[in-house]
Amino acid sequence: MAPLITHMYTADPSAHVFNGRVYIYPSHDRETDIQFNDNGDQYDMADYHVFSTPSLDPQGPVTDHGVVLKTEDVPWVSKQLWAPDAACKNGKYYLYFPARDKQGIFRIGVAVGDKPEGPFTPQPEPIKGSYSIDPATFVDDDGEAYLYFGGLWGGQLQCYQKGNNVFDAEWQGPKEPTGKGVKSLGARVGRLTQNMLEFADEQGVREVTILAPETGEPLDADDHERRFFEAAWMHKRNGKYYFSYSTGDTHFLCYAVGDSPYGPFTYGGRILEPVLGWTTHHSIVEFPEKSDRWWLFHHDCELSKGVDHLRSVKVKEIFFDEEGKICGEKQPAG
Ligand code: FUB
Repeated sequence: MAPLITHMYTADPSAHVFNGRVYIYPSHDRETDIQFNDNGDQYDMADYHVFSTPSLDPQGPVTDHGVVLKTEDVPWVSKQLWAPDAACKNGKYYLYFPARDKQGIFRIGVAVGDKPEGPFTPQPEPIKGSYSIDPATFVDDDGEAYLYFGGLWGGQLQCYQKGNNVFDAEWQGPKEPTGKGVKSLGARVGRLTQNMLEFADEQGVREVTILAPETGEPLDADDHERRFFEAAWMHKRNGKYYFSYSTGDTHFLCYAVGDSPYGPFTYGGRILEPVLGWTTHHSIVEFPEKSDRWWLFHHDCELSKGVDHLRSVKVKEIFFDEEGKICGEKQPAG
């Protein structure tokens, strides 16, 4: 499968259908002299482009709408514009993005525009109560919008074990909980206010729990082949909520299914085996709308011949079996 975009490096593709076109909101990878480490310092991105295409089957021309936001535009940002996402509500478009603030702490910001391709004007401060990385939005059928986020190691999620907004610097770096009986850390989810700029619930954001199907208990922290690491995504099919994510150091894309956007979700299996490169990150979108054809956007490092922080976005169709399990191949009818 060929990369969708070849004139620059792109990663972490968040795809949405707006006005009948597929819009892709990726990270914009760039060359750097920064030493590689497990904290992800080499992922030193400084702006975002938006892309769109009128068709996926066959692949239509991909339009690069140019730079829609850059580090210098956002007063609170110091560096590292990591994986973004976008949402549409009440005729406005919202670009959600993580970055390090001036103290080096990852926060999530939001920028507002009138068109899916921007331009976007950032809010002057990060979203109150936001932390860590990899925001993913989901607007439910009733119009309520949710923001999922979080990432371990360099993404700092493990620094919040004492509570939302309590940053424990001791846990900074490529660390996470481990040990017999220790439960895995979950992504976070918060309902958004009607104006999409703040978290709505007074108790703050909640932890997303993934249950092991064999026990009904939350996954163990040492279950690295199934536990959440980063790259949260939500899609809904036939009334079921599919929470998908990357397992980080074991390099799988996995999913879990639940009956509410808050979860809990029961682990369902893998969507993608490891690709060339350390990270794996994705989105899942139905296109055309209400067609029950589903597409997995993801990235790998084939174009850069394996340089971990120079990635390229790809897309492939995925399928569901009769029980709603995600599978790589189309299931025979009947
Ligand atoms: O692109 C930087 C980081 O790499 C993302 O935030 C992670 O999900 C991983 O893909």
